[in-house]
Amino acid sequence: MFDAVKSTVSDIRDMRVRGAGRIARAGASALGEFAQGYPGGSLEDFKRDLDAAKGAILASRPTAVSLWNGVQACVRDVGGAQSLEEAKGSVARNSKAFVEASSGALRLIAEFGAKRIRDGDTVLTHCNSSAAVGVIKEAHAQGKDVRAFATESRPWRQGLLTVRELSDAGVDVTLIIDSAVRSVMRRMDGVFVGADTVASNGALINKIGTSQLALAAHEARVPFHVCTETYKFSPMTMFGDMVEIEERDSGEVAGPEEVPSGVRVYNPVFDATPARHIDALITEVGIISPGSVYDVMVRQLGSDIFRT
Ligand code: RUB
Repeated sequence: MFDAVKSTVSDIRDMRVRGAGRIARAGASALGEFAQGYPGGSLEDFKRDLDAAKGAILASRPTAVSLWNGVQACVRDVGGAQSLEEAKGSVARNSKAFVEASSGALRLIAEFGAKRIRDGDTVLTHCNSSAAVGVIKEAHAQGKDVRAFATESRPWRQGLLTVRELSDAGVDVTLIIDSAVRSVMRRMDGVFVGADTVASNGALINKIGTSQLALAAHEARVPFHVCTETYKFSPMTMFGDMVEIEERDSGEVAGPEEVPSGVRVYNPVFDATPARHIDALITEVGIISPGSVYDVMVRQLGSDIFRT
C-alpha cells in the first residue's frame, strides 16, 4: 500500500484526523497523491491498486458518508479512461477539485450562517465541527457581539478543540459538560451544530448527544441549525438504507480497571436527530429546510448517485 494512503488511513482510524469534512478532504487528497505518484504499469494494474487504496480509506471510518462521497468524487472518471495517464490525471484532478470545493463550501456556509446570528446573541455548539465553528467565527469577524457555549463532548472531548479555536478567534466562549445542555438552553438564541451525515428524509446523524441538544432546543423554542456541506447528504438513504451508527472501543469511555467485571460499556459515537427538531440546514447552496434535502441531494449528486 502506498505511503500517503497508509498514513491517512491510520490518521483517520486513530482520530488524529477527525470530523466529517476533514476526513473527506484527507481521503480525497490521499487518493490524489496515490494517483500522482503511481509508477508505470498497465491501466488494469492501476485500477486494481486504486480499488485497494479506496477500500482501505473507506474502511478507516466505515460509516462516514462524507468519506465515501469524497472518494467517489475522485474515482468517478476512471471507468471511462483509455490509458493509464488519463486515469491517473482524472483522479489527481478530481481530488484537487473536491478539496477546493469542500473548502469553498465551508466559506459559503460561514457567510450564510452568520446571517442567522444577531448582534448580542448567545449560541450553543456541540463537539467540533469546522462548519459550525466557521459560522460563529464569521459572525464574530463581522463585528457582532456573539457569545458561544460549547459542550465537552465525551469521550474524546472534541469540545476542547472548539473552545480553543473560538477563543483564538477572539470569541467569548464557555465550556460546559454534555449534561449541562438543558440547563443552559433557555439562555441560548440559537444552536449551531455540524453534520456527519444527512439522510434523504432530513434527519441528521451527528456526534452522540446532538439529538439531546435538538430536543432541549425544541422544548425551549430555540432555533436549531445544522451547518453542512451537501456531500454529507447520504445517497444510500434514498434507496432505503439506514445510516449505520459507528460504535467505537469501550475503552474510550472507561478502562477495564474502572468498572466491575461483567459490566458492559456501550460507546455509540453518533445519534440521529429527527427532521422535526431541525429548523434549517445551512449548506453551500443556501439555507434549506429538512424537507428539501431529497431534492437538493438529487440535484447536487446528480447522476453520480446512480453510477456506483
Ligand atoms: C465529529 C462530528 C462533527 C461532524 C461535522 O465527530 O460529529 O460534528 O463530523 O464536522 P468525530 P465538520 O470527532 O467523531 O469525527 O463540520 O468538521 O465536518
